[in-house]
Amino acid sequence: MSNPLYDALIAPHRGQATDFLHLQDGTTLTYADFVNLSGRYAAALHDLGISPGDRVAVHVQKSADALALYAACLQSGAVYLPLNTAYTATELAYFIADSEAALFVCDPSETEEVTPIAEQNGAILRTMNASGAGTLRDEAVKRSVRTEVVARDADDIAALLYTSGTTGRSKGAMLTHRNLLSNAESLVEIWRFTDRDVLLHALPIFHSHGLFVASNVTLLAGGAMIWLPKFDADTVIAQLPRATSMMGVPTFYTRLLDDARFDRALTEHMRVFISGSAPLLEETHERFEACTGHRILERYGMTETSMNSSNPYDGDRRAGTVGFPLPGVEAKVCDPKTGATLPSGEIGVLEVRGPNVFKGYWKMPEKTAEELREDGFFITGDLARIDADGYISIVGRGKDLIISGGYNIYPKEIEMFLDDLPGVLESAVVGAPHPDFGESVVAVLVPDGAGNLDLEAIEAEVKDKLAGFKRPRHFEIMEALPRNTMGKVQKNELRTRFRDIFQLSKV
Ligand code: MCA
Ligand code: AMP
Repeated sequence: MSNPLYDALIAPHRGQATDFLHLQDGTTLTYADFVNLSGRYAAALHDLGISPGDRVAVHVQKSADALALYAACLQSGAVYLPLNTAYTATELAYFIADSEAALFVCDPSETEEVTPIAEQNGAILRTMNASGAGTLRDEAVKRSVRTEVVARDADDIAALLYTSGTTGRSKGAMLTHRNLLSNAESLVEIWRFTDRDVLLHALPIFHSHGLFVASNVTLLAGGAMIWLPKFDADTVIAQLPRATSMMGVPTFYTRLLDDARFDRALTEHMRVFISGSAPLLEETHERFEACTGHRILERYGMTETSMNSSNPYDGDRRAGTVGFPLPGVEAKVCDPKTGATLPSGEIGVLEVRGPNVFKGYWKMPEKTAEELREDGFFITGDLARIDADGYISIVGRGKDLIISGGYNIYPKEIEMFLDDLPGVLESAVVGAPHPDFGESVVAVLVPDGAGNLDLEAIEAEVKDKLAGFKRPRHFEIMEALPRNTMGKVQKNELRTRFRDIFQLSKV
């Protein structure tokens, strides 16, 4: 009986006295501590009646317990469903209903707000706070460590991660044991992670980057992590001397570069700095090398595929490129209309195939068929070029998407929300370059002519209903949206018009 992810990531550490998580309160959890904690959570899940394949939706702050709950879900054969902590109750209602979650673990502060959501969907509700305490831990610590591991096939779903869509409706990407394990194995190999690594972990763990790339890689290699609740430049700078490696989104690196304490002496001992989730500007790459002597290792991935490509560990880490396909991953650039493979050097839509490519979208066979070809190639929607040396560059996006500080924002979702507000006839949402977040959100509103468009009320409604990172940082009222002869909104024209809106001041 096997369980691919549990057997590779967790089981080998049973009883191991080596360090795993260095916590912010100064304590350290050994691997043995962690496996025991997750075994208790597995016992609690079992007693709550969680069956293999059940979705466990988790909307909690980052803590050692939250990671132990992920391990417990693997052990129990449950499907782990992490949710961005910034989501509002309105947003959560969709995910809990769509996933038909059996268990919903939330922050104690939101119990009142989410109880109706859990009740309407027949989900059991338990709590976990920023230090892991809550009703779920209360139940877990009373139980003895469960050692039984539920058998899973490589094709069974281990996690369901929601990713917004260009249609405005979030889609749950079904990630299997094979997807996640093959990716972790490739990354450990190509990035040379070992049990001597201490990864500085300041990423959130509700996305692929912090959970699968950073945590799965460390678990597989048997290394340790400095487990920070969030990115904060002061703490990162204070902790760097203990680390060997760091992963982050470009905003982490630009913030560090803006700090005079971040210099060659502080980073000399580091083995590697890895960046992804959003484009790393060539300028940041050059500044980083000038400041520290390190060349950032940039890689590229998606929720649906985990990591697809990476610059080489040895060899030329080329700024502006995302390197070569990972072992076992095929990448090709295709004509967006015909799907035909384009010659080297031409720009088209990037398609990828390999053991990393997800199983499909949860309960959305049509969406799956649109993006995942029968021959196994996944249409990423990213515009790319592959040069004569095989380096991939992401040169743009075929999909209407804004990436702010590493978080994806789909304009369609915000437009649908704004269009429904009083006084708004229609809206258009575009991204504009932002000095801190890379890109940020501009919303153009067209009044409906009744004279009741109240910008303050609109901003308040956005704040109440949408996660903070999606909030437009600039609103503009226009009499009409620019359209072409076919009636299509000319977003490029809006992007050009608002290109400098965030550049003068930090918003
Ligand atoms: C927080 N805020 C943001 C963002 N984050 N606004 C725009 N974009 C953001 N990314 C807003 C909050 O809503 C709040 O607004 C205010 O900023 C302060 O919140 P705080 O949490 O203190 O923000 P921060 O500490 O400045 O956070 C910025 C951050 C964080 C550290 C860059 O966003 C972050 O950790 N990003 C990493 C995202 C990530 O892991 N992405 C991986 C996705 P208000 O004041 O109005 O309330 S996985 C992926 O993309 C693929 C698979 C891949 O390739 O990795
Ligand atoms: P997500 O849907 O959160 O998984 O985000 C995936 C998207 O992030 C990709 O389709 C790309 O558009 C973008 N992305 C991730 N890594 C990089 C990178 N290194 N360079 C450019 N874009 C990236």
